[in-house]
Amino acid sequence: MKENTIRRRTLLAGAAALGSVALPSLAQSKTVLRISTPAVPDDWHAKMWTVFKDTLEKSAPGEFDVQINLNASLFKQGTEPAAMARGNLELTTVSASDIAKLVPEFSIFTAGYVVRDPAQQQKIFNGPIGAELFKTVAEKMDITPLSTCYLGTRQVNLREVRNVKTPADLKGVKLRMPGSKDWLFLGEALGATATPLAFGEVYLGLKTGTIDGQDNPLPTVRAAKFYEVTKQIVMTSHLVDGLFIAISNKSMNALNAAQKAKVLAAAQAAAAYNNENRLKEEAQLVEFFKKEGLQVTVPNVDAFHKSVQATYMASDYAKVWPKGLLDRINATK
Ligand code: KDO
Repeated sequence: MKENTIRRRTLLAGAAALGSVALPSLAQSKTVLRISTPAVPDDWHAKMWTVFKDTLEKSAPGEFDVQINLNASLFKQGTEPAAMARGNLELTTVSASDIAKLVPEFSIFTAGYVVRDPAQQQKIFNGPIGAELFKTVAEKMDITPLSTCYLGTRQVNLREVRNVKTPADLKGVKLRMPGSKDWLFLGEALGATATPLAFGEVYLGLKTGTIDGQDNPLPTVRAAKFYEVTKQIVMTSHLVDGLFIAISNKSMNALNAAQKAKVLAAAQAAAAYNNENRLKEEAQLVEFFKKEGLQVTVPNVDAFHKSVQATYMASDYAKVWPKGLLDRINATK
């Protein structure tokens, strides 16, 4: 064999060997997208992340490594935006309350009886109000909201049956709320004694009686099995709640234009999946809870509405709401 043939063969063998080690390093160059949420696996805003992952895998095969962490297993509820700012997390769902900590005007969406229904919610956040507020969110929180998920309409869920018609009837009830001041204010506005507790501790709190009740939308009462440890749902419908799929600006800016569009489309597909399924399920759950032996009662919603609204309007919250924002929300049809 001629010397240059030998050298060629050696080179080829070397290249083949390099090729075989090059594969795993290629796999490592995938863009990692870590997701953290307190959602339980059976809730729609947990399942929607699989839709996000699958959509992205189809539109950008092999480009992303989407890692879904449910049950607050990666970051505690409410600490996700800080983790994103530190570069330890790429995506999550932020609540209005999470946002209001840094963008005070956003607290308008933590207030009871402001958003009328899920359709209006989508119009608000997919229209000019959403565009303006999300711009401020991106600037102040260094995250980009990508789509709006309907979490459901929050109802009061009690351990023991109680005759609840007006906020006065919730006096003394230890109502668990998520642990931030905006949530606690809402609980107090409902007439209860608001008690902070992380979502993951609510089931046990209801079971053992350290709390008398909690508020969440019906699909979450089902998915987190709160109905197993409570006896009543009071249909106060006090908050048409939303969550925003958001990505850290650092990770968004690291993507090329095509990838940005694909991540946005995947987040929109995930929210659409959540919204469709949650709405469908929410409409059927009263019957389910009744079959499970719970009392589902309808209070004087008008009395709750008036009292909660008056409490907010007289509070410091209303002072930071930009002039005219409430009117613009009300005018969104
Ligand atoms: C809750 O803790 O009650 C809450 O519904 C608040 C929401 O903002 C959101 O964090 C949600 O929990 C979790 O995603 C769990 O469903």
